[in-house]
Amino acid sequence: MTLEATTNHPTTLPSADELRDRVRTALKAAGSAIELGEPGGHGLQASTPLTGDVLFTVTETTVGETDSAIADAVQSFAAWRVTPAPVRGALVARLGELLVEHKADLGTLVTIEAGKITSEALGEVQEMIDICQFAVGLSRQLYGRTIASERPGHRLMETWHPLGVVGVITAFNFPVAVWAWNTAVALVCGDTVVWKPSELTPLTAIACQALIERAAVDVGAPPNVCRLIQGGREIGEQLVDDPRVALVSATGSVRMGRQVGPRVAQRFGKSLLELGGNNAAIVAPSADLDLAVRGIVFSAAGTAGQRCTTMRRVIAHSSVVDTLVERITLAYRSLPIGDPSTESTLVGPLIHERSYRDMVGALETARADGGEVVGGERVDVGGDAGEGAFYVTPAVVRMPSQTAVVHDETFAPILYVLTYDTLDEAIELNNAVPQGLSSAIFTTDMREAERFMAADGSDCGIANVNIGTSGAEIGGAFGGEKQTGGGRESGSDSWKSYMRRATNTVNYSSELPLAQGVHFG
Ligand code: UN1
Repeated sequence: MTLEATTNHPTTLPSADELRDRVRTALKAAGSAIELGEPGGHGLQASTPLTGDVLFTVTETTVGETDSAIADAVQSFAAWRVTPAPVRGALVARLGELLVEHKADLGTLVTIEAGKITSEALGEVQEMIDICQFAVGLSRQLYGRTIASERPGHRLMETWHPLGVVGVITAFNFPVAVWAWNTAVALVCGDTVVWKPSELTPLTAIACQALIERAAVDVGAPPNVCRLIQGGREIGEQLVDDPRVALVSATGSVRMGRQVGPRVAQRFGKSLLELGGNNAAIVAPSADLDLAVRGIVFSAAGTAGQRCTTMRRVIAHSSVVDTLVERITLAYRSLPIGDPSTESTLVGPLIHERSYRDMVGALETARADGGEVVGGERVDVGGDAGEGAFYVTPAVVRMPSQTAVVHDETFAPILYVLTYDTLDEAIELNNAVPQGLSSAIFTTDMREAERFMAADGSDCGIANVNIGTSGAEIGGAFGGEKQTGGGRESGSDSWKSYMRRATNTVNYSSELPLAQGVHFG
């Protein structure tokens, strides 16, 4: 069965030259003076998934320059860590203002490099603005506790201090927001930042760097509090292995995390990992199906299935599964697929050919496992879309059971549907995968909702009720368990990962009583 919906697919795409113009305009507005090379030059090939074209060549950071960037960040840390936190907040406040001013420019770059539809690209920039506001407030709330001492005339307390240089490694799919989550919080915590973005999104990184540098000039902050290094694995490993980097905050695949975690641990550095997800929604018999279908379609097909929070599994009660699948399939048919910079489009391209191949491979395996696949075909959106552009219809796959392929995170819009009869069974299926990022239940039964969020419920870092698995707000801590890596970024008390804690005991008496009643001499 196919999802024939060609009328929904806009037939023209912008030309590579038009996209180059848009990039130049956005970067210029952001204040970047960086020279971009012609495609095919020596360096990173900045391409666009919209058409598959290489747009520019971006100069790569050398090993020596990476070393200097870390040294600069170490040097500026010395002054930054003793700058009062609310004064540090002023830098982040200025960054937030510049982001408001350049929201559309940054959104354009996110669309061109990551392929996000305009509304989601702007949403990502809004997430940056939100975290800046959060971090500014946080700059006056880096609280330590005072603890009751067992000794008279003593005070016991905790103080929080800046950690040092934070190495930030980000993925293509949230090319700007994840940098902002880390950077806004790290900066108010008194850390300095060296950022290695994905090789797939060097242009958005250039724009962010230009904005933070402008903000630093505007408020008189040290110019090197944030440094950008651009390149591949080699400089990423250099950042990970450098003992001057106190914390490595890495977002990406489980495979990447398997490399980063042990390497940082080897040198007793700290790491914060936000890795893959395999997020499910349970749809209970009492679910409001209108709500469930909307939540599922946004989380499963939105961003062309390329969020770490993308819904990859639906675990539906046997009494609702047929209706649900029918309604999701129907909704999928009406999703406009094509140029993500066109207002009406809801599903843009996959990032590259490998993603498409992975999707095809996963669907083949699912079929061999007895899955019934609807959708998942490549769409010709016409225009200038070359061989290198990969647009697909999102796929719904009814599976007889949760086979190995369902346990994998395929970074593409594939939604596996599983069936359950008891809530215990549904929770077991939810938790049976190796990843533990996000999860949801659609139910109007409060007992089921509470059970899902309880200790014997979902084992994920995010457990939602009556909303999808994606689109978390910045105010909460973001991250998950098991192979997702255990790190928490963004809101709540995630800031504690970016600081070091000291326990202070102060004796203001003239005696020297020892703890635990010990007498010595
Ligand atoms: C990611 O995909 O790495 O919850 C981050 C969400 C977004 C963040 C996703 N706020 O979907």
